[in-house]
Amino acid sequence: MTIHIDRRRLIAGAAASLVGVTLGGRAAMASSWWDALGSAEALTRTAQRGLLAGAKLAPEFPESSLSPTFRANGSTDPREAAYKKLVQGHFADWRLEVGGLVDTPLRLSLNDLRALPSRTQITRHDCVEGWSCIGKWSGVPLGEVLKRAGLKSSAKFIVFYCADAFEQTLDGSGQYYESVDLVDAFHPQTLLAYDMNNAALTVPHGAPLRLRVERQLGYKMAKYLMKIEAVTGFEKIGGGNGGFWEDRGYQWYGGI
Ligand SMILES: Nc1nc2c(c(=O)[nH]1)N[C@H]1C(S)=C(S)[C@@H](COP(=O)(O)O)O[C@H]1N2
Ligand SMILES: [Mo]
Repeated sequence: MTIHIDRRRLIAGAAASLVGVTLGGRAAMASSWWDALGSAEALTRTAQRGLLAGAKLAPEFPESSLSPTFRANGSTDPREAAYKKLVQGHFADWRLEVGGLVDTPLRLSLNDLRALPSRTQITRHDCVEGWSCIGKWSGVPLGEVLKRAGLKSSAKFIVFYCADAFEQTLDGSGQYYESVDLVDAFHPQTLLAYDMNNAALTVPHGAPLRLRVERQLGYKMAKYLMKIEAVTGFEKIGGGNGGFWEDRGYQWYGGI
């Protein structure tokens, strides 16, 4: 047991210093030493991969580079009744569900999200269709939310479920969704964005919350977020390829 505790402390410390997070009371709340050890190891692995391979930041730009208009693409006005109702209520009833392989499932309002640590970045959005726009995004780093939910060691991917069906199909396969691995999930520029160009995100751009994964192509940046889920794999979700466009032939890792 002593060995486990020491190792846990060591790993937790390493993870905290590498990614600049504090595990806080998280380890003490874990259901078993093994859970604590596992989660810390997952975080360490993520942090180390981040440092060694994936920590590169996407380029950021000055205000003067902002595109005068930022094109909207894909779904720009979801017709789903549930979503329309949320728009009418100015998203007061909207909640982001955080679940799956986490210790503490969360239901977060926009105010909850705005109360968490935030980051602002000006980045270039590259759509696979061949256009780019530079925009300013503010939001909570996804890692901050995952840290609070506490990922179980079996979690390998984060799946994002959206309010819109881009193509309405009888079997429901047209529902937009996406996924990233833990390296991208904990990358400092991966945001759950609620503001664009200094104003609350508008409906065309994914209100009230969208994902920014700045080192990947536009289709990864899921708009109209409703739920995020930590999973071991995405074989049984949607068409099994990790995203709406991936199910239609696009690469899961849409690197740029
Ligand atoms: N929910 C949802 N997210 C989505 C899409 C969509 O149709 N539905 N389209 C994707 C594509 S292909 C791109 S290029 C960007 C467009 O974001 P924008 O409308 O802010 O330009 O959103 C991505 N996220
Ligand atoms: Mo796109």
